Amino acid sequence: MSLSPVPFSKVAITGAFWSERLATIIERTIPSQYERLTEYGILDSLKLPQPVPPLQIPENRHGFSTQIFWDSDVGKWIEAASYALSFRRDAQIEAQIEAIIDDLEQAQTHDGYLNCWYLGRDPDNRWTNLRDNHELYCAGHLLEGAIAYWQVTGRDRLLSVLRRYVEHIAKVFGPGDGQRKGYPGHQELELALIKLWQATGDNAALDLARYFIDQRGAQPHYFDEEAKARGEDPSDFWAKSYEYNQSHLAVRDQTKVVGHAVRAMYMYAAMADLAAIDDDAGLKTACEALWADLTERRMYVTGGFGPSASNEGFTSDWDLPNETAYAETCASCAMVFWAARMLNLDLDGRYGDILELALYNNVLSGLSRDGTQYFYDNTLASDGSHRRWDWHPCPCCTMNVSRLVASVGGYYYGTNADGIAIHMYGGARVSLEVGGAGVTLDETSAYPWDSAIRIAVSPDQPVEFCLSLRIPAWSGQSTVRVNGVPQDVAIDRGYARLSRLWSPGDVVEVQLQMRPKRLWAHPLVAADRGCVALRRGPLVYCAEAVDNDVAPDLVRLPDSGALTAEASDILGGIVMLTADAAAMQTSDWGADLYRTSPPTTQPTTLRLIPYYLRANRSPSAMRVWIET
Ligand code: FUB
Ligand code: ZN
Repeated sequence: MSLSPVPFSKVAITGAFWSERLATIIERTIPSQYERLTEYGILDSLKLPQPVPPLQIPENRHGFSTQIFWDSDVGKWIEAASYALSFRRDAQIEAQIEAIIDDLEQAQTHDGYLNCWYLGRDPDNRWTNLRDNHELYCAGHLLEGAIAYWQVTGRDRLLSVLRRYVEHIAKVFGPGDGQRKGYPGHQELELALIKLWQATGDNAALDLARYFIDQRGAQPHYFDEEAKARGEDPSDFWAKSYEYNQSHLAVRDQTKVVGHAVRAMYMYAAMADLAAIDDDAGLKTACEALWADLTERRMYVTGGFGPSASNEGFTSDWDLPNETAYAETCASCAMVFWAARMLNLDLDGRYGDILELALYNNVLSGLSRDGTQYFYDNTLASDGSHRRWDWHPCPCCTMNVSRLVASVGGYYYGTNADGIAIHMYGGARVSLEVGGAGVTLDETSAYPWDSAIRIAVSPDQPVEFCLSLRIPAWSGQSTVRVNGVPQDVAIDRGYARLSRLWSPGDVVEVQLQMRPKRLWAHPLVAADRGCVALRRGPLVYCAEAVDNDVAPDLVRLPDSGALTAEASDILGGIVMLTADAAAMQTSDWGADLYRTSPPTTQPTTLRLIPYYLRANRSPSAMRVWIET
């Protein structure tokens, strides 16, 4: 039986790890993003003066300016800010959102259309280039922002604007005579429409999402026809293949993760949603095949993927270069969205494990400790020149990471008629209805630093239900106690399932195993041959030169030997890993470039920090995979 996620708005984050990130987002990230949106003219672009000012973001070699999707940045900022407001209300941020809504309301045309780029610069050519121009993508992000703002504040002015826009889109696109048979060139609106249906019961929105998903890849190919109608030769498409936007095949026939990584993940997220809503076996099978392809052959150890900058996406199996990894922050955020939906579709810990891996590593790496700097690409090795930046000509990742972190509470729990599943730990409180009773779960732990988890289960009356607790695959042997009594509970697909009559005062204790471990990559991953990576719990570690006497690429870490985890007060308080290693010597080498004897080595202690905290201090060489 599928599960429904418990929305972020019902979950109070109480643990230190995520509370610190949430406070940083509301205090620093959201305000600084607003400043950047102002400074770079993105908020002004909603005001539609005529004539419009010159392009701020020059066209790239394909004649494309990323300015075309500025509306999406505004939508994502509103969404991130709204989630952050559910952590702590802030009158100034709310006033800023209200002013943006004034502009959007003003910009919307009488028929409901709302895309500020087209309205300002190309009003007669709406919907003529779905392949490249992001109109439907922008609609999706604005819609998600509107839903979040309404959910948090109860104010529906923006939602009304977006619902009018959705009605307009549903008139333009669909199977009927005179309707366009297209679908988003950059997927996103599909999952936003499903969110709208979930939040409001708007069946037309669900039908439209279903139409877009089902229509993808149909022949004759919509993007070909559309290109011809523009007077272009479809074969001039710069990406040369519709794998780029996953429209090369009908979605149910897709088994390989290909093309642009963010597009792919948003699409798979919507497919997983529809598989659950419609009990659609074809979509579920496709999602499972795509999941296996991604996680078994095409994913970095940090939960990043899409190694190539040229298509911002996938290349070939086992191609996972470290120094040039693109591994876009947005792609991992979108993978978390997909993984959460797979968990709801089919409660299986492997989805939770990857959700957690992507979230704690590739996603969190995208935001600096101080909350104002970012990574777009998340390399796994650097000579120290890969630095965080304040803003980017394409700032998509900035607000993707902030919207995900600010809504992290929405990934903790799922419910169905049988009970409650807990997917994540780290200090959270939630009150739910189960089996006709109100139940509060209060989980306390110092996760991800420590693996002792305590859950106070407080039903308002005794009630029977199944409490499913995710036991991560990395944990090995774990113990579960209820009211101090060890439970002989089998782990069923990554979850310990405790079915019993729960009474006020019941306490569950889970003890996971968080020993540091070495990881080796599949031998076909050429980039990682002869290397190990270290992991403790959900966190993958990296060595930065700033913590070590020797540059990480001169260190050799043996295949075995003790690994030690110790608390450190650097970087706000972390668990650091140390290991006995050998440092190759350069001082005794002399002037020769080559010689007939190998370098000498000296014993050294290698110190590693969690990967997500890399590049928060002085410029420093870094490696995740250490040679053995
Ligand atoms: O095209 C919109 C967004 O900008 C994509 O999702 C990112 O990969 C970046 O290209
Ligand atoms: Zn991005």
